Amino acid sequence: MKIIGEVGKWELRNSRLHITTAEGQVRISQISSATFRVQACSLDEIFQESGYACPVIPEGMAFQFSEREDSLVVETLDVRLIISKSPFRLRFERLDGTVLSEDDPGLGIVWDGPEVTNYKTLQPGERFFGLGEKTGPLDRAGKQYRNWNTDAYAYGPNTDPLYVSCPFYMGMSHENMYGIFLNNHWETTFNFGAANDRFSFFQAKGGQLDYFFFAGPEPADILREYTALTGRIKLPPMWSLGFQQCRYSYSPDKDVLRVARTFREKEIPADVIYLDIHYMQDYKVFTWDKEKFPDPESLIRQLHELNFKVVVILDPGVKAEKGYHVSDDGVENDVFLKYPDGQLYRGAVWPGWSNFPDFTASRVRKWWADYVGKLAKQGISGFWNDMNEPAVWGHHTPNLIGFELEGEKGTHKEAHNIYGMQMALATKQGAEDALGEERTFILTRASFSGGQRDSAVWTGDNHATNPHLMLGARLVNSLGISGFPFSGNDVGGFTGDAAPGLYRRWIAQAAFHPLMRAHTMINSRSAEPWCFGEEDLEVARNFISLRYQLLPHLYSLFYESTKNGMPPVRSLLFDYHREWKIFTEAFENQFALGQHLLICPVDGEAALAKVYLPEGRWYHFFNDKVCEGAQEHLLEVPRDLIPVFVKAGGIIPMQSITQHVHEPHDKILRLHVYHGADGAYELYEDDGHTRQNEAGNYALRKINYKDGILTISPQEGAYKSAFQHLHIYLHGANFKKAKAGQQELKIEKSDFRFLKAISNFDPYEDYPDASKIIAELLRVETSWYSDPIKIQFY
Ligand code: MIG
Repeated sequence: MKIIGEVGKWELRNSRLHITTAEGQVRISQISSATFRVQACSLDEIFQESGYACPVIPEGMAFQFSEREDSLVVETLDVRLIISKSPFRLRFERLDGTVLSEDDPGLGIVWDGPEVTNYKTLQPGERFFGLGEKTGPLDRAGKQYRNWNTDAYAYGPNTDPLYVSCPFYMGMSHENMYGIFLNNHWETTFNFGAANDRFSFFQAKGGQLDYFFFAGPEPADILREYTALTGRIKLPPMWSLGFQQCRYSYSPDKDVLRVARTFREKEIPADVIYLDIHYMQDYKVFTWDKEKFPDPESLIRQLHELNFKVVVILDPGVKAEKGYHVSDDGVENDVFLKYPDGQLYRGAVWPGWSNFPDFTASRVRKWWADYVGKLAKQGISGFWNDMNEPAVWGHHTPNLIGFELEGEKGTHKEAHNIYGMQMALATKQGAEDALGEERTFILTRASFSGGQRDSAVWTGDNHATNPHLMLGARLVNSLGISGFPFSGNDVGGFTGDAAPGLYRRWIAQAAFHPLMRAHTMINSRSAEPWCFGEEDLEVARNFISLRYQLLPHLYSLFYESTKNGMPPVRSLLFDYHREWKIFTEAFENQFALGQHLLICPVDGEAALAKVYLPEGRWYHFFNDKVCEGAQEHLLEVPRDLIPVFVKAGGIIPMQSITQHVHEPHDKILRLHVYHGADGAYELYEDDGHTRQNEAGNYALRKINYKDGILTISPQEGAYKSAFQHLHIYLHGANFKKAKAGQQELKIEKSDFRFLKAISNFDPYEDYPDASKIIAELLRVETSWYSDPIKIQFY
């Protein structure tokens, strides 16, 4: 074991500080005004670059640098890095001296064989968040986690690891936020003061210590910088934001059609239907079952006529079988993983003994992509990558298997965590090449930091239980904190049968999640909205319809994510980390869809809910009842609802209900504006399915609200909006009149409702204040196209 030791030589070269210590060498660069990169390796190594998470790492910028007797100091406009010389230790602090993060004075950076660890002093009350798809609480203090992508079938609320690895976390030290990303895809461990009262640490089993330190100051700043490095999503097709229905498995073909037709008959909006492993012949990838799916083109055509998109599952294992064209072709093209002695590796999965493509080689990704392209040409719109941890029966992929790693060559130990992400990349490339202008949608189970560029993730094989409903909310929150904006859980729970009440609450919660997909295990109860009785069906129709009304909002949030990495679903950490209550068990599952719409998950059978409203003034979303923030509220929750609030200053664009995302709406954009604080919003629109948005074919409008004055900027971009009318619903204000320029606007009282009453339950009438509040709604009409719009209420 070696501790890094004292600083010997140092020099500033090409905007990088090179330091040699007794036992190691360090390179430090500043890559933006609040971001540093620290690399360390032992004396006999040379520095390596790992490009999977971060395809392009910016060069360092010029330093503000000074030498003191006992330290070297780098200072930016808002953060200071002190490098003490004896021994070498780093301390990141704010300019007022508040510590953000500092190396443990006795340990610092330590090598133990191929393993490297950086120990940081645990600050009093320090909190930790993120690490992507991890179980456990929002604040991860006192816990330790391992990053090793794992097929965690039927995982529990504390199982670790799961399917996705994301060695990025945010910390809060002395009320100040910072972020650390360990750019290392080997197996890593993060300790946040678990079983010790001295340090937190991050540790890699191989590779080098290469981490980025983000000084924020706000979580959104940290995430913006982190996603500037690791990448952001491109706009997904609008249909992938619609309701998605899955089952393990719909088969034969007429079953698929029956399900799709039932959605249309029952008027439950939906856009996507999935084919799980039984569409294939004997689970052989890139085949169709000849008996059950004899004419895939015709099936796909009929589904398209019903306005459904089709997503198929793709597993990486290719059955090792002479005469099976994909297997023969793979062997001939040398695409499969091998042992070091040259023998092909075989692992057992669904089709039996199988070979596995080496997705860490671009030529293999191309090979795979060509097959994906053929499915896309048959009419498949999206692809679902499963079992790509990679998973094999028995879970032990041998460590000595060789991988190309883009020419660097290495073994399974190094390649494991990025295998799923590279499979998703290959799949995306195949779909995109074949689909041309059309956008595709890739859903993956395993991924790694940076994987957000290519695919959405779902949180694997959950259970039909209340704790999983809550964990599901936390997982999506944590993925969002960690740069994965597009995720969701199997609605209804994958394993087990949902107890009465659970499905409806799950549907309600998922209606506000980026990915809304119902799915269920083979031989279990189906997860279609009509399988849980008449009331659950109505609740499902209500909340799925609400999701379709919210599409302009959801889509605008996805647009924002392409710009700055902010996830559509935001843990309260983003805006309220100074309010300690958000970290408590009772409230840690709450989340916001955008900045202002607050969703409070509740258990299946709960009739009462305790919620925490952060500072500010809040409106009950369903009846406009005003609730004060910075306090807890105990609410009655009818079985047909979950509590949803909007903050004063919130602006939420909505549209009429449609049965699928490309069914024309009524051309009225409904802008819900919540009076009581200043509001700002960016409304984004485009055709929702091509890449012409990247050539300027989009419409972006900035909307502001302040004290009765609503302004809408001239449109940026060339897209002709699908909306021709604008209705403004001003909630919580008493104005009687409104003008746009000199033009008097028509004002009506509105009884606008987001949900329909179910059986004897009416979300609007069960609250005594409801009618009063609805009477305060104002509604105006104006035309939408022209120049800037300024509306004054008075
Ligand atoms: O061994 O394809 O997580 O969603 O339905 C199970 C069958 C393999 C695991 C996935 C699940 C999927 C199932 N798959």
